[in-house]
Amino acid sequence: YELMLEPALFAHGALEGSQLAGDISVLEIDRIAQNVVKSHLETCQYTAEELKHLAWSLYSPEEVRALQSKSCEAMWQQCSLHISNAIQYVVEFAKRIDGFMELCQNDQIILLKAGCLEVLLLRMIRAFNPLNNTVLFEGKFGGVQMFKALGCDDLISAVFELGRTLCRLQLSDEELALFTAAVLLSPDRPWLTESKKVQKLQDKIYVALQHEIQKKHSAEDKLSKMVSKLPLMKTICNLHLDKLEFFRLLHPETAMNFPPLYKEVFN
Ligand code: MHQ
Repeated sequence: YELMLEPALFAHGALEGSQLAGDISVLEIDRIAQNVVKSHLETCQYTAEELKHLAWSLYSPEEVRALQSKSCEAMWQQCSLHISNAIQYVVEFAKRIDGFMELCQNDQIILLKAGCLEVLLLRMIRAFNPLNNTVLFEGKFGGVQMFKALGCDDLISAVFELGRTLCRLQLSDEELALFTAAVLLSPDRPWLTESKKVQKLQDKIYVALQHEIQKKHSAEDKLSKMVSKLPLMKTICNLHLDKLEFFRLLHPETAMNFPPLYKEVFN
């Protein structure tokens, strides 16, 4: 199959990144925070303003019924397309984080493959309304019932539960930006060749995140709450892989036609 991550990463040549070395100063923490937050805002697909307006448009019961009566294959195809689309924004986010493009290409791909669904699940809180338990899907908000045709009720309810749990943390865009960058730059992903380099980048991002949280809360408290959601995210990622594997057995020809990026990331 065609590899998509590699050309995507190098489409515009390596972005300039600064050499990260030496002692970490407040100046450097600020510079890291600014870079990560800017990268997030430039690549988060919807502005906060757009989302605020969209929150009012809910699917009607008839529209929900129409989605529910789609075939399992059609609904999977549709969802994989949206996920693939959202992954492209995550790739762009990664590329803009100082230091990421200085990692070897092998490690860039490993980090993206391992982390992009976790980043998407975190980004989902921006498009999630905990008041009525709905998520943005194709321009309108709807609840779990919307995804009934997928035949993955347990996966979908786990995703929504995570949405509710994460929304309770009331993360700002700055906190979300830094947390998603830290998740992406996880040094413990299997097969990394320069995990020390990744570790150094992640350490600095966590320092910047701690610094950001401290502006309003007790950092230890909020940061540990954020980190405590990571296992649930991992569980959801594995559940998604199981569902995909099962779907592929039942409908190999549909799965073959999933978007190349979706196939590559979850192969
Ligand atoms: C992003 C925008 C975005 C885009 C797509 C894998 C499968 C068969 C089912 C959204 C999962 C179904 C996804 C489309 C469902 C849970 C998926 C389908 C933030 C994330 C978000 C809102 C995705 C959230 C998860 C959705 C709804 O910037």
